[in-house]
Amino acid sequence: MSTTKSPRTTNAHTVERLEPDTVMVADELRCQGLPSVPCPAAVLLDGEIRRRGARTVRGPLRTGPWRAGPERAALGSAAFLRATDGTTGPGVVGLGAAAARGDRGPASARAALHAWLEVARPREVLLAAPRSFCAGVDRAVEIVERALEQRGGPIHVRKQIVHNSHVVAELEGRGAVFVEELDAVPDGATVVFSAHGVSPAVRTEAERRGLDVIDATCPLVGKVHHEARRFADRGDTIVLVGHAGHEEVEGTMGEAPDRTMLVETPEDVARLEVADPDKVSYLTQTTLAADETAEVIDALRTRFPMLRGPGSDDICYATTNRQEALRAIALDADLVLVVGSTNSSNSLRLVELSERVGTPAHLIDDAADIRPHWLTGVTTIGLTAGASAPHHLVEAVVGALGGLGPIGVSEHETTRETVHFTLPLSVRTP
Ligand code: 0CN
Ligand code: SF4
Repeated sequence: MSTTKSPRTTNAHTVERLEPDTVMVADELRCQGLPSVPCPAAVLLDGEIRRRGARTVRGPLRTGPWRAGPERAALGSAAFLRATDGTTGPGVVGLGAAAARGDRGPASARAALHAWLEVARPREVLLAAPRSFCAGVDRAVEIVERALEQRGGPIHVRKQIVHNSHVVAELEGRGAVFVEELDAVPDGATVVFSAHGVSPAVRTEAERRGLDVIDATCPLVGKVHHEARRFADRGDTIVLVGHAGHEEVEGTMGEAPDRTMLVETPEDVARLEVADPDKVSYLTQTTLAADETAEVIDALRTRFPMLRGPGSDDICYATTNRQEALRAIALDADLVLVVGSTNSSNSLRLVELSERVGTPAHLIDDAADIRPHWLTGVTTIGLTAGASAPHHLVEAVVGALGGLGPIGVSEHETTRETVHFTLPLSVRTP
């Protein structure tokens, strides 16, 4: 790949109408007498211009005759990337921005365009599989969708249904109302409990208020709650391995708050004080790093030789599979991108896993979060997504990277998932 040439941008009509400090980012470049040129990397340019302080709008950009030389970023600029040595590349792709006069618009557009052109080159993308939605997330999202269809909006949801900003925004657009606590739900209204589960206190409160509850708690989180009740009933101290403040942890601890202690690290285990060291059981959050959790459990077993645990691992199949799939590609990648939101525990664990094996990694909500300097010197990108990140966001990242030069995409599947959870009865019939 390729040369870049810079044509003059003459979309003056549109540019004149832009507000100061607003930049038009080209979805496609239209050149008189020539087929229009797509701009798949528009989302990347858009994100970088916004980070540099300008507002953006998107649309087609008309360009004048070709000319070599520096972009005219004061009024507008465009560049063509020619894919000449790749077989899977899109041929010719463009990058373009046009800015009205103002303080920040032209400077941001020019700097962002240059930053992306610097890192435009052919690349390989290694896709981890499995990635993205798990059965519990599929079920939780479908529950909200069906409740909206059945009952019409607004449908209240306690907490984020899953920890993903795109999923939440999409459901909000369809009439879901996300609230932090039940006091924001009108008496008698329908409320959905999120995939991460709730404590018995929340269930009791919903009942007292006469709320119509639809429970989207993942059955695998439900399994941990069941174990917590069982261990508490036999009089054990329960040590829960998990992250303080996470909703799933709050829900699980709520099953036996007086006899549950939270630990995150082996050091926490050393500080534990329990009533009877022979009556200790452990549980874990479902979305932890498998290797780190094993270390904490080893420390527990050393300290409490009579330690008992769950019949089967609490870290769920989806968390384990996504970690194993990433482990299979991370070493071959120069950089790993994990699609997921910042409050998603399982997505964060994927970033940490990659860093632990020595490959730098970044969590991105979507393609617009990718920074140009991350790609400096990077020829192979490992790509995955947490269990709450929709598949289409991963596809959009692949599409955007293809706007920086030809890319070869290969998927590396470590296992095939067939898990499916049935919906609650109340939303099963259309
Ligand atoms: O990202 P999520 O919504 O949740 P955490 O990874 O933060 O627990 O993914 C779905 C997992 C569940 C429960
Ligand atoms: Fe359930 Fe695991 Fe998915 Fe969480 S990540 S919703 S526990 S399957």
